[in-house]
Amino acid sequence: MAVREAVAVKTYGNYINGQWIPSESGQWFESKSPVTGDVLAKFAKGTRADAVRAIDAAEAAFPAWSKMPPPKRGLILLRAAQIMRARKDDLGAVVSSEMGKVIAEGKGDVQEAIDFLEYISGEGRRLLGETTPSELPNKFCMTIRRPIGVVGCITPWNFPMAIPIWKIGAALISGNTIIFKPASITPLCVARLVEIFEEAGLPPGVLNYVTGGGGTVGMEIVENPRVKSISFTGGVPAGRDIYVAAAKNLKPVELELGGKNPQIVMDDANLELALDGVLFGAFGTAGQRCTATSRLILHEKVYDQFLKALVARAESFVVGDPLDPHTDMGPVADHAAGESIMEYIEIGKKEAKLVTGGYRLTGGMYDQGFFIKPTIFETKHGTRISTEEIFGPVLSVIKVRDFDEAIRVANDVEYGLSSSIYTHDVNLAFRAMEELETGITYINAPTIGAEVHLPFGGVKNTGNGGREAGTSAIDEFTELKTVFVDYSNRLQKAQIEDEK
Ligand code: UN1
Repeated sequence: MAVREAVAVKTYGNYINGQWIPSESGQWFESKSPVTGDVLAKFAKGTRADAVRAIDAAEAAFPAWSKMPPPKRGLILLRAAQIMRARKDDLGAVVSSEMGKVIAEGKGDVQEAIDFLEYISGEGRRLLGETTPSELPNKFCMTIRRPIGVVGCITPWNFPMAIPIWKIGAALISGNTIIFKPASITPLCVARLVEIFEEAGLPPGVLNYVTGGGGTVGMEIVENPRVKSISFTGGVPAGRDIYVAAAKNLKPVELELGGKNPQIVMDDANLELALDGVLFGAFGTAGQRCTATSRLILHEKVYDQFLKALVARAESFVVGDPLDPHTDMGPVADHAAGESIMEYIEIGKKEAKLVTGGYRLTGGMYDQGFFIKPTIFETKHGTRISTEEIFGPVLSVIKVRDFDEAIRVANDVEYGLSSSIYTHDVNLAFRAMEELETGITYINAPTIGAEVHLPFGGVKNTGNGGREAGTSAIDEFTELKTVFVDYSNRLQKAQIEDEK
C-alpha cells in the first residue's frame, strides 16, 4: 500500500490578473480523490461574471504580452518546464491522486507537459512564415504570424496536466493571453500549473484560470465576443454545443473529441508484441484516453490463440491504489464515469459475449472509489459496444478474414482519432497508413503514446479538422498575415498586364 500523507486542504480561488480571488458567488466546491474520497482542495464555484472579469484581465494584458519578443516568451515557458522537471514526482502524485491513473502514468502526464513546453519554447525562435517571389519586379511577398488575442481553453480530466499544457504553451508562445477553464474533477492539477507559471515569471493577466461549470463559466468563454478563439478537448455533445454557440460570432473553434480506436493484428504479426500493445492500449489509464484501444480486430488464423493469451494477461492485471507502484490499473475518474461504463457493460452482456471482467470490484478500498475489472467482449462488428465510445477499460474483440475486412471494420465508426496495425508485411503496413481513416496511425505499436512534436487530432467526429501539438499547434493559435512590399517606386498592378 502506498503511504498517503495527511496534508492541509488548500483553498484556491480563481486566478485573475495574477491574484487568487474567490468567486463573486461566494461559493466553493471540492476536488476529491477517486480512491479514498478525501478532499484534496477547494475551488471557487465560478460564474459568468467571474469569467468576464478574467476576460477583462486577459484583454488588458494582451498588448504588452503580444509585443514581447517570442524568444523571451519562450524563456518563461522553459523556466516553467524546469520547475516542473524539478517537481516531477510530486506533480505526478497530484495527477494520480486527483484523477486516479497509476503513478507511472501520472508522471508520464507531467513528462508530456514538460516535453511540450521544452519543444514549444524553441518555436519562439521560429514562428515561421513564408517568403515567395512576386509576379512583379521589385516587389517582395511574405507571410507573418500574428497572435489572435484573448483565447479560451477548456480541458478534460483524463490528461489533467499534459492537455492543458498543449493549449497553454502553444497559445502563450504565439503571443495570446488566456482564459482557462479546467474540468471540474481535476482543477488541482491545473492550479498547480498556474502556480508554476507565476513562479516562472509570467506577467499578471496573461494566464487566467476560472473554475466552475461548463454551462456558466464555459459558455461565457464560448459566447463572449472578446474571446477570439476556443480550444476544447472533451466529448462530442459538449464539442458540438461549443461549435454551434461560437459560430454566432464566427469564432474559430479547435475540437479534440472522441475515439473508437482499433488495433488490427494480422496473422503474420509478432503476437507477443501485439499482446503487450493491446493490453497497454486498452487498459492503460483504465481506458480513459481519447486514443485508448477499444477495438481489437483479429485475423481469424490467430484469433483463438491470441484471445486466450489476452484473457489470461487481462485477468492477472492488478487493479488498485494508483499510488502503489505495483498497481496496473487505478479507479475510473469518478462515480458518474463508472456508472456510464457499467451501463455499456450491461449493454455488452446482452448483445455480445463477455469473456472476462464485466463487473465493479467491491470490498475494502474498492468500495470507496469506482474500480472496474478489465473487461473483454467477443463481438460482431456493428454492436453498440464495438462502435460507441465507452471511455473505460472495456475492449471489443472482432474476428476478420483478411486485411480488407479489417480495414472496412476499422473505418466503419463515426470517429477517427488513432489506429494501429501489427504486421510484418510492408505492403500491408503502407496500405494501412493510407486506408485507415484516422488522424494518427501506428505500425507495430499501440494506439496510445502520441509524441508532442507531431500533430495530434483526428478525422470524422473526432474533430473539425485542426491538429494540436507539433507545429500545427502554432497554426491553431496564430493568424497568418500576408504582406506585400513594393520597392519599385511606381504603381504596379497585379494581374493587369503591363502592355509596354
Ligand atoms: C488524450 O487521450 O486525449 O497518445 C491524449 C496518447 C497521449 C495523449 C492522449 N500522449 O496516448
